[in-house]
Amino acid sequence: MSQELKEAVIGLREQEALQITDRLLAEGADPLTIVATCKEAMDVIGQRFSCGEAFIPELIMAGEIMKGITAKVKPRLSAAPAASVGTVVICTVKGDIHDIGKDIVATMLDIAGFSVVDLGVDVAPETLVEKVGEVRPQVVGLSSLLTVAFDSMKISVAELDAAGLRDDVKVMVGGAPVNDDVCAFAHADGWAKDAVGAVDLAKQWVGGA
Ligand code: B1M
Repeated sequence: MSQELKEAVIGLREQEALQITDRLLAEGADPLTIVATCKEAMDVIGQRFSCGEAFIPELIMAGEIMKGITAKVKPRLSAAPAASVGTVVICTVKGDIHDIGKDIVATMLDIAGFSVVDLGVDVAPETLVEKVGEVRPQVVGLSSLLTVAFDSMKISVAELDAAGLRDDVKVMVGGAPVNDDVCAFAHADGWAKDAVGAVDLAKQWVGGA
């Protein structure tokens, strides 16, 4: 059944993908497995784009399908606990407008009990600094899917430092190409491969794991 969903997304058959999602949810499928299946499909589309077999319209369509599926899946995730376990300011960094993965991470943090302040996409370091100074979160989350935006991650962390805020927050980075090297390059405190990993790390940092 997951394979059917994956193929519908890869084939950019929006209505079919949404119908399969409805059916899987009605049958009690794990919402996070649905997200993981779609991510696999997005990786295939990304690879096709890299080798010239797909183009911008296909990326846009894939993004729309993924957003539609995410909207269906979100209400099936568990409800947030009443008391906040901590605050996270999250964004996609300057130069990058990919928001599907960042939105999933923000939703999962919310469900885990964090107060999440989502600054959106293409967020300038000065905007981040201003908001962190105002909100005073325990965790700052920086998402990027573009290798060219790694500099933005690094500058964002440096600007937090210059503003005297760096010692008060843990900085988490994430996004498909992020790894140990990117984390070290950006001078972040840690990184997560997916939304579940992001929640685990944030909980660890606020002492809730
Ligand atoms: Co673009 N794109 N895209 N794209 N796009 C990629 C990222 C790319 C890898 C495709 C490829 O070539 N193989 C490539 C980047 C290559 C690189 O940098 N090395 C690329 C490119 C080149 C571009 C443009 C430059 C294309 C162009 O214009 N020539 C352009 C850039 C625009 C910009 O940002 N300035 C562009 C545009 C777009 C669209 C707007 C059309 C669309 C995005 C729509 C949207 O986000 N609203 C799009 C899409 C859809 C993709 C792919 C196909 C799918 C991304 C996605 O949504 N994945 C992508 C290929 C790929 O990722 N393999 C690609 C599903 C999502 C659930 O996964 O975002 O990885 P992901 O999130 C995961 C984890 O990474 C993690 O948890 C999430 C949930 O599991 N995670 C975090 C994410 N953030 C986290 C933060 C954390 C922790 C974990 O802590 C804070």
